[in-house]
Amino acid sequence: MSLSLDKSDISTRIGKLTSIADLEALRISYLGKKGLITLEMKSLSSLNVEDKKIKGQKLNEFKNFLEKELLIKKNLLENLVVNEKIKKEKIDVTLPSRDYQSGKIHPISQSIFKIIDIFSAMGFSVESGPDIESDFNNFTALNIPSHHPAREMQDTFYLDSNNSHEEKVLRTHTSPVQVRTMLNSKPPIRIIVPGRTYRSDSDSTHTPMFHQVEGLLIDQSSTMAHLKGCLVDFLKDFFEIDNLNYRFRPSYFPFTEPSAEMDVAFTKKNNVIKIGEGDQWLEILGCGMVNPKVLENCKIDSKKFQGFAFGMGIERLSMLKYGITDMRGFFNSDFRWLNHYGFNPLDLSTISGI
Ligand code: 2U9
Repeated sequence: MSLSLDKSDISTRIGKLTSIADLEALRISYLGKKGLITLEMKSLSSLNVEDKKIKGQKLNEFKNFLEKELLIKKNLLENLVVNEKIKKEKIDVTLPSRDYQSGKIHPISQSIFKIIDIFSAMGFSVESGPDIESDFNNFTALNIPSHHPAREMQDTFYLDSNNSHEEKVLRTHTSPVQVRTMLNSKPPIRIIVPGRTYRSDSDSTHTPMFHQVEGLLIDQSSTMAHLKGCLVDFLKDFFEIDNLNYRFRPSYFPFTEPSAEMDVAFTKKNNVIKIGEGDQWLEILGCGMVNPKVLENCKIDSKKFQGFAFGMGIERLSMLKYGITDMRGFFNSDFRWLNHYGFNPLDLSTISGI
């Protein structure tokens, strides 16, 4: 292909091009690494100043002209291809639309979204952490020392401690995340921690992996009264009931002092549990004022700061809220179960904050 630097010549050649591939070949022959314009530009260095100026100007002018012409032609050829395609393709508007299968949001996720919504509105933020934890974060910091009977309250999965000098465990609660937060930040702290937890326990009401949400609030003045208000407001909102009969019972946890468990009243009709009123009680969560020993273990001055904590099982909350009677369904990965109990992701009312 003989190349010239004549504008009308190049215009004619571009005009005759019929494909993008040919257009690209022409572009490379002029503007590529070894293209005519590139070589001519390089050769300018051997000319004297005057000639360099005149030829340089001409080359630049031609280059700009060529680039513009190539672009116009490229758009034209691309449009031709599209138009050709449109002409060939026929759309049958009478065809029924394609069937589509939308996924469902698992009830555990749905509950977690709802829990996050409620506590966010109260000023709590959400924290998370690893499932594999050190013995210190899972037990010692929480006032559960080695060989203490309190460890037996939670059947633990211990991991092989091959090279590590410290035993690792699958966290038995989400509390290690609160420990990490206290060690890494200063009060005021106001967090909730939803997540997976593990206990070596398996029967009709326990699974080796389950979900918890725990909360922690540390400041200079919060009391058990604030804890009660916070939990009552949460449960009313979560179960969407105004009339909630509840009671707090004294309890024991190594990480809180005093400790309590909260029960809600319920009735059972046709094997379905209705929460709020009735003469029967259902244990729903545990809570208490953070034990000063735990604050000190986490480098927080217990003379200056205090606060409350709580914990609840998300499977249990979900079963009560959504009328799920068999716990095994949560973990069977059965699509029929998910289609029945799951939530439509396109339903805006199920999306957080809407
Ligand atoms: C720190 C300090 C205190 C978290 C708490 C409970 C009470 C509790 C159970 C409920 C049902 C676990 O899923 S469950 O079996 N939890 O009763 N949890 S107070 O207290 C903390 C946590 C972290 C640093």
